[in-house]
Amino acid sequence: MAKTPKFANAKVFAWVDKWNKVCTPDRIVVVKGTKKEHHDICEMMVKKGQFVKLNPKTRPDCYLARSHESDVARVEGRTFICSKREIDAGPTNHWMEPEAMKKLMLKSYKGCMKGRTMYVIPFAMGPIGNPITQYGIEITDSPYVVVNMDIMTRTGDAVLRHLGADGDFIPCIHSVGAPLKKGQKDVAWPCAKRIEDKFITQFPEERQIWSFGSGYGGNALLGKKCFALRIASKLAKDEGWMAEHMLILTLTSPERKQYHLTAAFPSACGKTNLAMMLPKLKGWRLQTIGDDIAWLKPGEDGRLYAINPENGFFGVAPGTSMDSNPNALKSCKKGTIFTNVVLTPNGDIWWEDMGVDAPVEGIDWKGNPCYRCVDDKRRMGPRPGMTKKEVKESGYVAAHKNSRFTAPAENCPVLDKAGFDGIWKGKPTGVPIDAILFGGRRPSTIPLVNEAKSWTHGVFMGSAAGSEVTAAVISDQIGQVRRDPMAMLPFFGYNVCDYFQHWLEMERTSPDATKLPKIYFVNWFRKGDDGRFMWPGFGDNSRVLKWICQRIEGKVHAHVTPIGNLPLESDIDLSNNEGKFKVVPEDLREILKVDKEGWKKEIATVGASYDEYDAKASKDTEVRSKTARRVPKALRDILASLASALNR
Ligand code: OXD
Ligand code: MN
Repeated sequence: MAKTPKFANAKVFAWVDKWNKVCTPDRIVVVKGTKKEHHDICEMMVKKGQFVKLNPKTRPDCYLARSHESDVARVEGRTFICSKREIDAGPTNHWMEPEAMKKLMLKSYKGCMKGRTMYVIPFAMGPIGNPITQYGIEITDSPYVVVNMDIMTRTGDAVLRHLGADGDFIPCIHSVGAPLKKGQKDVAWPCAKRIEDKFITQFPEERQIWSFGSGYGGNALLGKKCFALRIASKLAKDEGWMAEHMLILTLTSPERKQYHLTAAFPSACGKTNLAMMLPKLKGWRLQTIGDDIAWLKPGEDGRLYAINPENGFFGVAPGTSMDSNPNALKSCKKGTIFTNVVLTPNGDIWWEDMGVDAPVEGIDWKGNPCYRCVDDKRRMGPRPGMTKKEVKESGYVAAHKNSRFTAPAENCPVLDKAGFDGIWKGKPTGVPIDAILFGGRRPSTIPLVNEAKSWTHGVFMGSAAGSEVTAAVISDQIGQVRRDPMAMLPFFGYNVCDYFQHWLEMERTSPDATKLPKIYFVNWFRKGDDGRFMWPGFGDNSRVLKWICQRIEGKVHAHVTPIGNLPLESDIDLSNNEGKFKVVPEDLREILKVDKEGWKKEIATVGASYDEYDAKASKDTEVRSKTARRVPKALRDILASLASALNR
């Protein structure tokens, strides 16, 4: 066993010492957070065959990792919220009694770091010293996690200095679950191979995170989903703020007026694209603050102020191209870690829909050779001479559908530096939010944009969100629409009904509720009967953002309909409607309509989801009241009035 290093903070020492004794690593390294340390760990991984160094001329300081086939996405089925009472985890989470879970997991952790190095990562979620920022200590035996955490969060000595002798932090423990026997050679991606041996566990009451068996981002970079969403959502509820699965962007109008927007879309539904979008509308400028998570706190003036707790982007690679998101591609130019993409012969990377020709030959995400299709330069197949159709029919992809880039935010050419640093008007308050958007991938029914009539109606809209399941999660439901309230379904740290209530409370407890952001529901993904997209998306989404800003300013009217306030077609600015993809006015007309029949079905499924949420409380013998732990009446009322308006 290694000797536990000294720490000025006794709680940090106790956390590390406890796990040193359980996991029995060969050595312990405390992460300093320097560039040299990051570089040295990456090079060590190259030597061990765990990273491929990319061409330093074209991709300086960039590396490629290939994961084990079992470890390509988040594992929702193995993710647990271990509150003392099951009802506190709610109907959407897997639950186990905390002590039972600890007992079970401790068996797995026992000796799990034998032959390995235990890294101690002090990290900050948010700019160090900002009043909204929180801190964590992640213990891990994965150097991949160390270098990814280094990009995704602010790590190292500065955090320990900030914690001082008694600062608080969220304690996190992670192991890939693959101890090494004496002399045993390591593999390229150590992990527990069987899904049932993986655990992603949050203890919301103790505010701890225990993760075992997976090296994949969302399961292993514990600052991200586990802390910044699951644990933070519980902290936020207890303390009166919000931790949300939202991008944050700054939009500047031609008149130089600034707006800050957040948007909650489910995983792999275009948050990174919207966060870095190049507006098609002339004179409008968009800057990025964050692409995945927002922490929002009410200010004394009633506005919600937001920071991005992260320090980098963990983006989905396939589909990211110079057309769809040039700023994301530019963010990956240096200092980036790629996972499960194609390696080209000249030491660069490639993925499907990257907008550039595939190499004639490459190495696919599984480490096997792959070849450019004979009839399409932008597709690759597993054998030479294949056609695009053959590849499509075989279901083969050269880069995994959930392959990722981990890129430093500072690389982003349109980063709003002050906002990213949590500064507004010279003060570390975070930025004031003008509008909150919800959205999802919805091929039918849901209009392009829909404005909530009130805060409560906006909460209803968020609670009713749904989307097609994407490859960001290991699931047999990919492509099917599932309810994903506020895009938080996999990330609630407590009971979803209490979470809805918390959203409603934000209005009730606000010092000035008139200053709360306006709420919108957007859908860039409507499809025609022939399967084509009816809205071009990407830069054309600036047309919708402009309408939202005009509504905030009270400059344009809207159609007041039972489902919400919809734009007049003439208020969607169609200037500069040029390029490969254009807005088709007939399609626009269609996607601004209320599809009455579609909505009747929609509200029936929303109602069914509410009933499912309520069922848990009804079965719980300790929940005696008829209203506690159930979908708030205010949301049920909106559902009922919508149903009666549609049936009129
Ligand atoms: C992510 C996700 O990685 O939501 O951001 O899965
Ligand atoms: Mn996400």
